[in-house]
Amino acid sequence: MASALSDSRISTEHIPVKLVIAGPFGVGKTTLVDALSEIKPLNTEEVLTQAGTLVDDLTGVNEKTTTTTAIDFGRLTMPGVVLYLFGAPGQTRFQVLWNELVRGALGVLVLADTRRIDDSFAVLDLVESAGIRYAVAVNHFPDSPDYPPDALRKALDLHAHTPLVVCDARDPASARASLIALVEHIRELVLS
Ligand SMILES: Nc1nc2c(ncn2[C@@H]2O[C@H](COP(=O)(O)OP(=O)(O)OP(=O)(O)O)[C@@H](O)[C@H]2O)c(=O)[nH]1
Ligand SMILES: [Mg+2]
Repeated sequence: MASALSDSRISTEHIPVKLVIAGPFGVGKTTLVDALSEIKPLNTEEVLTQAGTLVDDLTGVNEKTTTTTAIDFGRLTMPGVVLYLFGAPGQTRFQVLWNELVRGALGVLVLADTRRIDDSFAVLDLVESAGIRYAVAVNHFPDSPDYPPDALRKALDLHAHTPLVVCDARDPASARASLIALVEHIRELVLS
């Protein structure tokens, strides 16, 4: 297994960039980090228990058996940059970790689920109050309603310049396209 810190794929010419993958419970954050990472991802999954169904709503993700209890960590090298990906836990009870998680991050990819749009607001509020750049990627599930982009943007109350893409978090190419939307957005803001 290649180490995250010493790898021949990374040279001093690669700028290290920390990105956070956030979003509500069960939206596909761990799945996206796993799909993207070129190293064996670090996961902190714990089994969901019967007692947890009282607080963790499994609507739409009833095949889900585990949940992230601290972070996911993965790495992706792109031309000129090495992206360190930190997946956040989804439940609001883990918000205590948020400030540490976003420290030094250049941006956040917020995953959303059109079956549970309201669940995204807590995370979007956190990201906006942290004043951090972000893009939104809708993780599409087979029974996800399809909304026109303008309606989705309105429902999520996004600024006109915030990137909004649809992805399949399981598919590396699709997950990568979401991350590129975020990185391009950051680049434009930094250069403007
Ligand atoms: N059909 C479909 N299933 C998905 C997709 N992405 C994730 N899943 C499944 O949905 C469930 C949720 O995925 P996770 O990656 O654990 O979600 P998470 O956001 O990390 O969840 P927490 O860390 O518990 O908040 C898992 O059972 C995945 O296999 C997708 O794009 N399509
Ligand atoms: Mg997770």
